[in-house]
Amino acid sequence: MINNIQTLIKNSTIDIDLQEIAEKVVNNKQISDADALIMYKKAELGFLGILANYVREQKHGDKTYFNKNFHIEPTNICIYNCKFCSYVRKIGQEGAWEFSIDEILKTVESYKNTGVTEVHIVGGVHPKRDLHYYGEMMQKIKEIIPDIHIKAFTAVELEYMIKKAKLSLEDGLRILKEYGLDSIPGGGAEIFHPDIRKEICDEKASTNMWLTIHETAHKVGIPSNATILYGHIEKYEHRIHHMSKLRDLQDRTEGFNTYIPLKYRKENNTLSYIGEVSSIEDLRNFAVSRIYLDNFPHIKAYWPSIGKEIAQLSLSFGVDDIDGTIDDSTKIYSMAGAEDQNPKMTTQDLVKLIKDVKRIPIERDTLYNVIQKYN
Ligand code: V47
Ligand code: SF4
Repeated sequence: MINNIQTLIKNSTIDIDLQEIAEKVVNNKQISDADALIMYKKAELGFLGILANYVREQKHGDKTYFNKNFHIEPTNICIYNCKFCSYVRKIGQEGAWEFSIDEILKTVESYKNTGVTEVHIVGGVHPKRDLHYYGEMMQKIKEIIPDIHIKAFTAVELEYMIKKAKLSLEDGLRILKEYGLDSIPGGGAEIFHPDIRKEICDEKASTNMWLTIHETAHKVGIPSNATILYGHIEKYEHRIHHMSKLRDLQDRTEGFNTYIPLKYRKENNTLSYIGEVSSIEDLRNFAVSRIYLDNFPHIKAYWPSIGKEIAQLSLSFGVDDIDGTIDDSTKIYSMAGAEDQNPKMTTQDLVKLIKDVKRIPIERDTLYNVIQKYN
């Protein structure tokens, strides 16, 4: 691998700017926004793959992480109207759902003694639900499976419920932690640049609010993830602006575990006319993300959003985590036209998928503690 990297640096067939970027990476120097733009605009897939894989292997060798998880989506009723969302419904509208706590607990019961370690809970911002409702839900979930890690509520949901409870962000997050919240997923970030955020999701939590919620969460001991929604009307500059905000925050708190690039999927939403970017672009984007976000421990390819094969390929483009078993418990991507209409993988499926590309599968918990290594 080092040989490959060295050939990127002193190779007259490679653009001089790209050679300099490769040299920075090999010398553990952070790359600049301008460097990221050069890579997005000029670098070939092969170049990006070698460089991103170098970073990945420096951090994790061949290890590739997954977990045993399932989702709860309590409701798709939402007060907002994000243009990319295929899932949102209004009260009484066809296709709307809202599960009662009892229904949710019944689902949780069905996972008792199955080895799941995480439940990922996100949904719409329902006008009639509040922080204490969701707090009690988490308490009751832990009465059923005490050891389960609850990764729940995007910053968008958190802003609404904490404001409604008339609490400061810090107090609201501390109370949710007491109720059982263990970490925060990366959703709701979309695109931080105001020009694009205004166009695709004007109403919900602002960029500053998203970042402040995650910063406050880190301060009170709640780790989190970060996403980007890419491949719609944004330009490369906007993706870089987004990552720069995250890199700066991570420098201050070290509270992010994983960066998850989410590819915009086009079915059944207002932005459908734009279409989707190619799988090559997905791989290029994973690679630039891995190279740029040097202070993020992990880069995740969320397989239900891009499909199993691209997730597999992404493991050579900087990705070291492919999320989990899911067990057909999320509708966000099936409703937006993803290949897997019933996303579900067994542990054996995940292990095989990772082994087939000659990486080492590691079952982890949400915080990346190793549960089992599959040699
Ligand atoms: O914020 C909604 C995205 C996100 C579409 O933290 C869409 O481990 C593409 O954040 N096309 C929610 N994306 C999901 C999410 C997530 C997923 C997996 C793991 C983690 C984690 C977090 O889904 C939303 C939005 O960016 N989304 N609609 C769409 N049509
Ligand atoms: Fe609501 Fe989330 Fe859909 Fe936006 S993306 S409309 S906040 S459910």
